[in-house]
Amino acid sequence: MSKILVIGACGQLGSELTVALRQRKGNENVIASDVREPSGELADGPFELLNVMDKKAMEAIIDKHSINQIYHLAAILSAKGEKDPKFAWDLNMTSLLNVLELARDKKLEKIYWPSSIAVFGPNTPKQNTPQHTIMDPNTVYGISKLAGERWCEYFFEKYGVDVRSLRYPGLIGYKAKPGGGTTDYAVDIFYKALEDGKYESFLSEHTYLPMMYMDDAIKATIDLMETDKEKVKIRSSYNVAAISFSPKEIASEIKKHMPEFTISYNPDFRQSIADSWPDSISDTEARDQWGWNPQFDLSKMTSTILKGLKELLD
Ligand code: AKB
Repeated sequence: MSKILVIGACGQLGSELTVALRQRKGNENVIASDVREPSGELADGPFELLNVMDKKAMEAIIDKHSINQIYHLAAILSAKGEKDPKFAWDLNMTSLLNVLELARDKKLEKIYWPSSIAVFGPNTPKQNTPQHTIMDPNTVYGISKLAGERWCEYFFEKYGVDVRSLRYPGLIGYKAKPGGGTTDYAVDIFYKALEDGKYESFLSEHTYLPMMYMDDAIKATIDLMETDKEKVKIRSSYNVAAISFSPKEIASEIKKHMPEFTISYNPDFRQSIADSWPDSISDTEARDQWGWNPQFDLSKMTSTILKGLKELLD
């Protein structure tokens, strides 16, 4: 049985992915790690405190638990990255290079590292953005993800490191809140709908962005990691798509369940980040090469989140 280390396990994706991996592989085979202490379900399995910048500490954890797979999820996201670009660059790049070098030197079996739609920029085609196209990101987060993709492909080509990656759209779940992203509004809106009955969006009403429900993100990640090595043809990062919608459209969907819900718009600095990203993504390669197929549309996602979050908040 492979021994997995999840880095950034307390984050929005990490907390759900760690639980999903433990259900499949057994608690004892999935070591969670983060700079913060775990809470909730995460605390039910093995955990290590880890600062991703500390390569020696990372190596010690790999040795201690005989780790052979790493899911490296820790990163500074788009909006937070703009507040301290140098720190975002240092953290996102140093942590990835630490993981890739250790994977090479210790001959680890597989690595997962997420990229993002933030690798695209203002000159990228906006509709059905293809896998291979103009990439001119203008956030430090997007620049670090694009550089990271190049490093992943480099480590695969030069050293045979089996690293796999997805360009996630905005991830929408209700069990853990995201921190510091531009797509976070699509999570906040559900909390505010249930708590206050109204929401002020920091993006304008017709801002379309590619999004994905958390269960689909977890399915995509596990499907890619379980695909035979030969089928993984793209070693930078795969486009994956599920849903595209605007704040106005998600608000209308919430109103179907809560007619009294209202939304207002007060765009801030995150609007220009959103404007530089695609409206929708083409994921032909992921569908053809390893069978990607999302399960949640806007309506199914909205009813699932409202039901689940209501139970959580009650
Ligand atoms: C962000 O908004 O920064 C992230 C992302 C799209 O990668 N959710």
